[in-house]
Amino acid sequence: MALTEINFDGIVGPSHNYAGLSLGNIASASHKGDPSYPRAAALQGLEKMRGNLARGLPQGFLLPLPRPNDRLLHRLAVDGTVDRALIAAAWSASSMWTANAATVSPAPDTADGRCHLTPANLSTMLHRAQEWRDTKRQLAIAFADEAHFAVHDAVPGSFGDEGAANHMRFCEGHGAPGVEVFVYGRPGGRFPARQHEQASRAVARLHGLAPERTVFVEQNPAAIEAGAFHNDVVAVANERVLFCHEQAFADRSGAYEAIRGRFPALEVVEVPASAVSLAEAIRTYLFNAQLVTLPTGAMALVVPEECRESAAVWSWCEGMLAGNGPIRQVIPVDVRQSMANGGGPACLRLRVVADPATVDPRFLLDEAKAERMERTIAAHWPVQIDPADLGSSDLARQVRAARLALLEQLDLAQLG
Ligand code: SUG
Repeated sequence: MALTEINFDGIVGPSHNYAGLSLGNIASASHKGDPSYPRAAALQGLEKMRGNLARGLPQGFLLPLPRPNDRLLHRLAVDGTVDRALIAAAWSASSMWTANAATVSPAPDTADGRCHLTPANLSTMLHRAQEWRDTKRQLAIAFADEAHFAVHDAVPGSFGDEGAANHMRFCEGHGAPGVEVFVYGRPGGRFPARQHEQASRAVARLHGLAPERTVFVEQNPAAIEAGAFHNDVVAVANERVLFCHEQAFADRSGAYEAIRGRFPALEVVEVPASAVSLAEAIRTYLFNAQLVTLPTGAMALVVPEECRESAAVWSWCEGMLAGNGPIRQVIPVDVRQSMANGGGPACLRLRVVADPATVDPRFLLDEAKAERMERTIAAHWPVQIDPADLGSSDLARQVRAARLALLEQLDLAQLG
């Protein structure tokens, strides 16, 4: 078994729009009402995937979910009098952020030696809570091989679960046993704490994780207040490295010590607030980066372009590269359409450690498939959506037809 890390990026759906639906997500609130560019958004995402493929990293993808969601509109009894936000929820392309699709525990960490996936219930936000059943349907096809994978139902919605965005894994190499760290928020602040401790604990039990290799850590309430609605806005992990902001966790040294107690090889690369304020980290999404191990063994950090444009962030990155730390390369990518809704490079991908031969090949990317996808997106995705267009039956037809064209292209019409 050649276990390797595969990044499954969410293809940006044809109804991508800015509706300001996520309380506590500053980018989403500040772009509310702006026109969106779904075609450009999907092509930006595809370029990011191609970049990682060219770097020699295995790449997969998940498809957009069916939108507009007529079932949700029906259940909400939507008519001409309702708040526009209810209509927008049923049109949301938010499943693009696959870091919230599920929590994944690779085979070496689990009691039964299979890779376990639990779709996130995303119950805090209406537009996201509609995702999980369709997401599960897709995961059940992509990871249908029950000798290697177990795909669960979401945990009950009373406990908010936002998936891999609040989960980190430390290991000597991706195929080796890991220590899994779950980060939860304490409710009661100005913004919702979207990851509940009980949800994290339930997922850990469902996955059969050994308590001595599992850690639960509280996110810093000040980070949630500042707009870090998921832990992956202020921290990211890869192998033995934790890259995080000084103010990421409620008890900074307690969190590091708890992880180190289970995983002594931990290396913390911490950015002090004096170099990059929490606000600047959240604005640029420095930590919403893909921290990847290249085939050479060196680590690279794939960051949003916004990081290069920030004097504070870029000078910190240059200083880090000049030093002798474990992160040897910083690679900016343009995912601005996603960023404007609060989704950086890390939000757009779900990491699954598996042998690619055990995954349904229809969900794996190569350059030839990327070219075919590009042509389909360029031919069918709407160029622009103005929030006032949501609800239009013409646009609904175009959005549905665009998605179906891609599903057919990928031999996945069964998801239609
Ligand atoms: O859930 N934005 C998403 C962004 C998710 C980012 N994911 C991670 N950090 N892993 C969210 O808040 C905005 C949709 C809108 O306002 O139209 C939105 O859902």
